[in-house]
Amino acid sequence: MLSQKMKDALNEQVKVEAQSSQVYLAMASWAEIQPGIDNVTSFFYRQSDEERQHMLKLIHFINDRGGFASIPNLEAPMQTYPSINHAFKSLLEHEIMVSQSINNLVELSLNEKDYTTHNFLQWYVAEQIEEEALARTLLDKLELIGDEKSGLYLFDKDILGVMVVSSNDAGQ
Ligand code: OFO
Repeated sequence: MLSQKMKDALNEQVKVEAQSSQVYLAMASWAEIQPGIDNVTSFFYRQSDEERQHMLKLIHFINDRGGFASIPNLEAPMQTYPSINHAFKSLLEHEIMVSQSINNLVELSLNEKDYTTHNFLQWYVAEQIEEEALARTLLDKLELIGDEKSGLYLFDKDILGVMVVSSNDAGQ
């Protein structure tokens, strides 16, 4: 059984994951109308789908443990970005915020002596390490490229490799 505190906090996390999915969906839609970054577009769509999966995993967990996952209202995400660098900077900042939110949940699960939830949350801890590292790597590359169009072309090619590697990792 989940304590009331734990239920409320997990429901808050449902909102965080749903909001993440919306934010990345908006990035994808914006990227889709920018010229020549088809793979970046697919990357954002994929991130959005993954966040939805993270949300669903939480919903099932809450409901399976005698709680009730409520479906939250979401805030409108940012619709456009001044540049691709800005979008990736915003992605990294968003992931850092999500990691903090997961860390708070882990702390609460220990305070509540809820070791089942603590164990469940370890998947999210590992996921956040990967996602933050990936966002940092991509942003570092973009900062090296600066405003060069040819660099952006290569970045778009490169991100395809990143997607293949991370889907192989996910399948392991
Ligand atoms: Fe939900 O994985 Fe990052 O945010």
